[in-house]
Amino acid sequence: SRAVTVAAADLGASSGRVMLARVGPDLLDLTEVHRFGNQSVQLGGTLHWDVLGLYRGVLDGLRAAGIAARSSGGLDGIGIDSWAVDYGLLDGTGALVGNPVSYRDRRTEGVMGKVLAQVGAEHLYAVTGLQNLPFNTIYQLVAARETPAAQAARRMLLLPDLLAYWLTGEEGAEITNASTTGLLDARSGGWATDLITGLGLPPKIFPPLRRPGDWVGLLRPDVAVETGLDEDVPVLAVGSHDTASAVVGVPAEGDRFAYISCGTWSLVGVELDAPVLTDASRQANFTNEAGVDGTVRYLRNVMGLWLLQECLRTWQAQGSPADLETLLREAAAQPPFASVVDPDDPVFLPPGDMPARIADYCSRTGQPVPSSRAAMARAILESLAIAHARAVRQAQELSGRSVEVVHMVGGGSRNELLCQLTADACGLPVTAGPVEATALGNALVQARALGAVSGGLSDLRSLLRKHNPLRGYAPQSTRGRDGSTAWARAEARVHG
Ligand code: ADP
Ligand code: LRH
Repeated sequence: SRAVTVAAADLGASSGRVMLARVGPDLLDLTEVHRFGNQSVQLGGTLHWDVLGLYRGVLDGLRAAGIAARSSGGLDGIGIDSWAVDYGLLDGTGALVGNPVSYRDRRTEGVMGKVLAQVGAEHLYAVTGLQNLPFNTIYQLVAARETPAAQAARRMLLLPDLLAYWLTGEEGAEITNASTTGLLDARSGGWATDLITGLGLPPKIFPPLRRPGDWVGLLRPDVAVETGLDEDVPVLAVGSHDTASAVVGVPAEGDRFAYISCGTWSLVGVELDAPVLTDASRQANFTNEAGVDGTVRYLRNVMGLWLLQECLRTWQAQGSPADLETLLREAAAQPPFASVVDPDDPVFLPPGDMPARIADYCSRTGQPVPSSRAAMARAILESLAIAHARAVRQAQELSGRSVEVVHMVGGGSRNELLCQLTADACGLPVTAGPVEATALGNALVQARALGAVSGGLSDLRSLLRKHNPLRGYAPQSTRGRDGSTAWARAEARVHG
């Protein structure tokens, strides 16, 4: 097998990037060729994604990737992943009807309760195995069921599938991301047609499913011209849910590990062979999302660094921006456990004044309001560490899988304070990196589909371990596992 050169387009809620990867049996090399910001846009009372801006970012990135790949014989493949649940609708001519809406938009308020009352929370979990988040595609589609756009829709394409459609003209739904809709049957692996029709949604809008490694199609001629790429470059299906690709990119050895894919969200859990569909799992709001190679991503969504991002955005909007690295240095010097919040409180989900919401949470719960930005950052990071440790502990209890190490990947793995606090709160060693686990997982699945590497996830992961510098954090206090420690007391403040 020869080495291949592939482009991995990875769209995160805070930024998009196109990475160029060279992959072979003893080669894994990743270079960033293009990065662009991503922000939602409030328009006429609805929070949208700038989907054409994202598409242009992908085109610009592919052009840059093509130029950078010239020295190695050109591009062999393209893969796209993005955050989950959001979608665009196409009409009968293939045109986009309406601009895709952000999962943080308020249109889904109250919808989940109504759907659960209709179909039953137990039944829904038994079919889909999915944690209840108010923005799951099922609730978005029900919220918008009567709109003219929905009436005109012939197809619903999840965002990475929509971008792949624009590149190739081929429609489909890649399963790892389809599993986040709340409309996929966890056991059969197909669309849950009874659920779909029962909710008054048209089954015809759900495209045929495809799997990571499947061939999506060749570039449309106009796209080839626009990007300067050859028309015979294939778009390949990858774990198109960014978290699925991130989990492929976890450099773990064996199966006794937990992962935290740490970016805008923290996705915290374990990798399993079979779903956990027990009532205890449902009540703990753990999800069984489809992973690459038939694995199950058994995890919980923790609100993540969104809290910090939204503080930074608020301060910037108020005319006094803060520098992230300086802020984190100052936060490390703050006294511990002044105030903690439950990051998953729904008040923190929508965009808006985050420092005010955190201050309000603290005063409502009888804790001191953080008196500086550094104190605010400290409160956020300790709160995330508590939520990380709680999810790692519960994932083990609920699944029966015990773990020896916690892998942190994604942009948040650059946050040394968060890594150390997470190790301390878990009472387990943390291995941090790679930062670009998602793009690496995307690229590795393409390379395998192209025959440049072979084997299962463990083989791909040994390549990752060999070619990526990782950093270890030892828990500074093993008392974190003991019920009477400071971490346990802090957790009890939010989950009393
Ligand atoms: P997403 O894919 O959701 O857009 P990323 O994986 O790119 O998220 O991670 C973004 C996060 O990474 C930011 O919110 C920020 O907190 C963190 N981050 C990025 N760079 C640094 C850095 N130099 N030091 C600490 N944290 C960082
Ligand atoms: C992370 C992520 C997460 C989803 C959320 C909508 O980027 O894909 O796995 O729950 O975005």
